[in-house]
Amino acid sequence: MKAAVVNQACTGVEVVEKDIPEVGAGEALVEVEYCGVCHTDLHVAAGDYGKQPGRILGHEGIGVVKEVAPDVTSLKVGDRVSIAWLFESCGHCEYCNSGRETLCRTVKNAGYTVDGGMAEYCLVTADYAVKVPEGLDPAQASSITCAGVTTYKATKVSGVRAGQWIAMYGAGGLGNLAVQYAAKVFNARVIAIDINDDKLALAKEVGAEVTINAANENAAERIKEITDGGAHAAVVTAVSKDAFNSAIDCVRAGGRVVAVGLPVETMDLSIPRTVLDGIEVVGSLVGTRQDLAEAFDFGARGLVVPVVQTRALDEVGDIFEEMYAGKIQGRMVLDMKKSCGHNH
Ligand code: 8ID
Ligand code: ZN
Repeated sequence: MKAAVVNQACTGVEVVEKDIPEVGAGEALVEVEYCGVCHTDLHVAAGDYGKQPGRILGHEGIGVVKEVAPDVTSLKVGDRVSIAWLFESCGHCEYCNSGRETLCRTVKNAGYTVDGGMAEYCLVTADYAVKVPEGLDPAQASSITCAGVTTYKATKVSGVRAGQWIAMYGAGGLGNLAVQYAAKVFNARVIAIDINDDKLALAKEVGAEVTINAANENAAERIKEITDGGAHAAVVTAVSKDAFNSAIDCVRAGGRVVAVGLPVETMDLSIPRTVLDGIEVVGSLVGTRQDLAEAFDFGARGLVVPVVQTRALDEVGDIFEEMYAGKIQGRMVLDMKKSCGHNH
């Protein structure tokens, strides 16, 4: 089978031929239909969080179950399921037992610590593969498998309530879905901040009330004016410390900043600002299986509509370049059945 893997030098991605994996206890074999390209794949391929040469990338996978191990009861052949960053957790630790399974200390992550969905076939731990509801387009479902669930969960974590202001820093693959979940599901008033006008135009189309280009103006100052003192919450998916610092400045007293983007940098956090204004800063990592089921459901009911374009697996290197250059609107999704029509 063809698969997109981290190259041996850990400087990027390459497409190679691999054997179809064999099903072990508790596992299912999935024939992958679609897999979205997340900015996290760029971080993994670059070795930002540790080198993983040869690892099959991808944690926005969607496919159909072809085979299940004899002990599997949660899936059957023919089910359409996710291949998500939360590939498996231990199921019995303090985190797994308190609704925080993504923080399990022995968690496995698809496309990072175990092989992921950018291949024609992929194994899943059956109990951790979430079923895709009827009526949800599988290419759109792929984008919800990471970008959607992550921003749905981050908006939950932000504590924003209907009618309150939320600042969404970053309007890329995650950001445009963050805008949609916040506006359409949480009924919050959304301000989208990016440094690229095309992405801001998309954010406006999908539900942002206000958009701000942080390359041209001081986003935090403008937000404080618009919101009469600051946003109630902010979610940062931008891959830049500037955005994190601005998010801290843009919230009102008692406001909460949810960190989602993963630039390998340090943010500045003023101690007086944090203490005197009672600011909260919290990280949020993808979502639980239950969060993903909920995020899918909003997609299936049409409240949230992922903006996706499909491409061939062979184009994955080009997509990485386009993502680094900020040229992608919404999400690029690899279609395993598509051929790119030229030789590489
Ligand atoms: O669970 C998690 N926490 C999680 C899940 C999935 C992804 C975290 N992530 C991380 C990724 O690893 C990555 O670091 O979230 C980040 C965003 O992923 P993405 O949305 O897939 O990336 P993108 O499509 O490239 O979008 C990034 C956006 O940030 C904007 C860019 O213009 C782009 O639209 N941006 C940048 I770069 N600098 C900015 C700035 N200073 C900025 N927007 C505002 N201000
Ligand atoms: Zn991701």
